[in-house]
Amino acid sequence: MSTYDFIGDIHGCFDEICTWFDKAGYKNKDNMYFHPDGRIPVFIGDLTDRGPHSVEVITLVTKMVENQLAHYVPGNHCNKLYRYLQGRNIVVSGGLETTIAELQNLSPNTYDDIRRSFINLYDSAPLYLRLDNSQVIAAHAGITEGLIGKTGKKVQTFVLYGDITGEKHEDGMPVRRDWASEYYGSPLIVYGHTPVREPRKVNNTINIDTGCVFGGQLTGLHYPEMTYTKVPSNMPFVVEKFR
Ligand SMILES: [Mn+2]
Repeated sequence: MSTYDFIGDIHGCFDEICTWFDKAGYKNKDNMYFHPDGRIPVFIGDLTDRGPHSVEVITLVTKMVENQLAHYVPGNHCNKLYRYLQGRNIVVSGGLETTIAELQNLSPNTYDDIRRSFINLYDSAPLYLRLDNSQVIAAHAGITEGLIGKTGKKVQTFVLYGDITGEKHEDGMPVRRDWASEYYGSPLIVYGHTPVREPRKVNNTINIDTGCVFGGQLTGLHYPEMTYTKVPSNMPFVVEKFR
């Protein structure tokens, strides 16, 4: 059977993801990480923005997925970067400005390579992944039991943004319903998107976004062992970003 390591919300924290792979027993070869036991990393979205090395994270993840060493599902930040790289008219905010600044420092050839490989990564990615005979599902912001097996706009909005109401908090952050507290499905849902101090296990769901880019830690979930490898962040701690 396959064994998986779920990793979310790297947000440009390249040093931390490299440390994470080292700590979890992976080996680096040709700038990719392999596990001697054949474990498969599953990146659950939001590779870029706010952190210092988004381009390096894109390069690592696209290369590993292209070489079938890892799986990937997109997050909302990935979706926005994808639209930016396609030349669509978007508002540059929410941390995308740091990724664009990195991209603007690249040579035209390197920029083209990164652009092409990221667009290909996104185009090839499923909105969510069903693994281990559908006993575990990876979705960036989660998924409800009723949406499992479906595709389309409603699924896309949910897996990228979560259960949003359309309203905003005073700080401008979208209001998100706590779908996990009402999830009674049997597949385990592994997700991220909303930073928490420690992995949050509710019903059969686990939020593993421990806010690396906000000074928390980078958490990876080992499946089926249900253990964690955690790496402390190099970023300053921003308490108000954690729920
Ligand atoms: Mn997100």
